Parts: sequence; structure tokens; C-alpha cells
Amino acid sequence: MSPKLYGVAGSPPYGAVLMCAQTLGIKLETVYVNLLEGEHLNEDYIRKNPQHTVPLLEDDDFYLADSHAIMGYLVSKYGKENNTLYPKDDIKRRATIDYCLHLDCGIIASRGLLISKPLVLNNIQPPQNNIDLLDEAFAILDKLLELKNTKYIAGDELSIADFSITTTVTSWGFFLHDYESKYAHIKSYIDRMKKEDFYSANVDGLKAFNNLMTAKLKS
Ligand SMILES: N[C@@H](CCC(=O)N[C@@H](CS)C(=O)NCC(=O)O)C(=O)O
Repeated sequence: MSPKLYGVAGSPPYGAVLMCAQTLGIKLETVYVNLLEGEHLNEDYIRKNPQHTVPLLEDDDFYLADSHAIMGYLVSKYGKENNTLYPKDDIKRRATIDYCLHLDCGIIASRGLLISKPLVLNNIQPPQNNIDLLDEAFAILDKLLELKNTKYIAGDELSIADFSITTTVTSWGFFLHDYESKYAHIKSYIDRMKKEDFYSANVDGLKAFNNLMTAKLKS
């Protein structure tokens, strides 16, 4: 039986897992969760995922929340031995990938979520201080990319961290005025990622995100 992925097109972390599955060549059965209707707060869903977020993976009797954890699991379970997307044996590279995943989860995406969740679910317009914190996170990423000067975020090979950083930047960049002019290293990184095969997995999701945010934002 294929693993099930609960989520909705437009959720950046859900898009990251789709990119990962496509790259690994895994078929996932997707299960639509309507966040706008509060389906993620149903008793049944909370039992599966007390964090009440998408994406959520169901693999046999195993449930796993958080896109970063899910991608690590998918590579370990379904990827070929010591897959370069998240290698087991190259300790320094794996630690670098972990760092980038934590940077995404703990800083960049979480600051984006602080804007989009109240906006989408409660129609609360983004406060300027939250925009400023997101902008600071983008500045950190831009500096990291400048200093690393590698093709991908964690070196010269594609890793699962690229799926997270790519969906995060392209989605939550929506809230930053012209970030591509301000952050040249982010711009050239994203331009490179757009040419990668994995990018196609979240093109519809990104459109859905932009449409939803445009509809919710007061001009
Ligand atoms: N760190 C989590 C974040 C997941 C997350 O917050 N997803 C949003 C949609 S983009 C969500 O489900 N929000 C509903 C909620 O927080 O109640 C991940 O990477 O999976």
C-alpha cells in the first residue's frame, strides 16, 4: 500500500514533501485536508497529529508530522543506500543538511507561518513587526548562501533541505516587497532551483498559495 500524505496544495511544507517524493520516485496517496473548513481540528485528525498541521504522513500504522521529519523518513525508508538527498554515512554533510532543515523549520518558515496562519484562518492582516522578522530571516539566508557559495543550500549536491528552502522562499517571499532585488544570493539560488526537475512538483501549490494570500490581503 502506498504511504498516504495528508495536506493541501498551497501549503509550502506539503509542497516540499511532494518534491521529495517525486525525486525519490515514490507514489504517495494524497488525502485532502481542508484547513479553511477546520478539518485539521477534527478529533480524528488530532488523534493522528496532535500538532494539527499538514503535511502528515501515514505509512502502514505509522504517523509522522512535520515536513522535515517526513522527508528524512522517506529517504531513509525508500531511498537507495546512503542516498545523497540525506546521506547516512557522510556525517558532516548530514549535519549541514540538518542545520538547514532546522533553519527552515525554526526560523524562516515559522516566521512565514506567523504571518499566513492568522491571515488565512482569522483574517488578521500581517503586523509590520512580523514582516520585519520574516525579512530578517531572508537576510540570514542570503548571507548563508553568499558565504557558502555552493550550487545547493547544503553543498554541491541536491538535498532534502533544498525542497524546504525552495518552497519556503517562493511562498512566503510573497509578503516581502521585491525580495529578489534586495537578496541577490537568494534570487540566483531560486533561479537555479527553478531549473531542477523537482521544482515542477509545487508549481500548482505555489499558485494556490499566491491566490489565497492575494484574496486575503487587504490592498
Ligand atoms: N513545521 C511544520 C509546519 C506545518 C504547518 O504549520 N502547516 C500549516 C499549513 S502550511 C498548518 O497545517 N497549519 C494549521 C495549524 O497550525 O493549525 C512542517 O514543516 O510540516
